[in-house]
Amino acid sequence: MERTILLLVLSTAVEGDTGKHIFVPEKMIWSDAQIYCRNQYTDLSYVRSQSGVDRLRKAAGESNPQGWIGLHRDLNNLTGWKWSGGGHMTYQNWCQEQPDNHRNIETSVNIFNENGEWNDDAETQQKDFYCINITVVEYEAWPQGDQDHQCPIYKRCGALTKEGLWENWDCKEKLNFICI
Ligand SMILES: [Ca+2]
Repeated sequence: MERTILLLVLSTAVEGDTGKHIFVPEKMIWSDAQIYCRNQYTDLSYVRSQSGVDRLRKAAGESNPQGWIGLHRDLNNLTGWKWSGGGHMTYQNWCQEQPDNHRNIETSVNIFNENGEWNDDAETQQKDFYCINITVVEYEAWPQGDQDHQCPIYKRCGALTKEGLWENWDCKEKLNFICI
C-alpha cells in the first residue's frame, strides 16, 4: 500500500510545549497530584521553554505560585530528570543552588518562586500543583477494528493515508504535515 502523505499534529506530553496549564490549589503529595491530573486533565504540567514557563505561571494568577510540576528523577539514572508524560528534561529552569537533593530524598520538582523557577523536593511533601490539559484532535478516522492505536509508545502518532484513514506511525518518522 502506498502510504502516508500528510499530517498529523497529535501533540502528546512528550512531543511539544502545547496545552493549557491549570493551577490546582489543593495540597497533595507528588504521586497523588499525578493521579489527579491524569484523571481530570492530561498529566502534571511540563514545560520545554521560557514561554512555557510564562504560560504556566499565568495559570496561578496572583496567588502563590508554588506547586508540583511533572518533573521527577529518572529512576534509571538518578542524576537525570524525566517528565511525567515521558521524555527527558531538555530545558531547565532551576533556582540558584538547585537541585540540591537535600537529605538525599528530593526526587520531585516544584515551582518555587514568582519567576517560575524550580526546586527539587521530597515527593511526600504536600503541595498545590499544576496540571496540563492537552486537546487532541477531536475528529477520528481510525479504520474499523484498529484497536492498537494507543500503544506501543513508538507508534503514538497518527498519519493520514491516501484512503483518508489514520494509521499508527512512529513519531520520529519524518513526514509532510499540515497545521490546523
Ligand atoms: Ca531542593
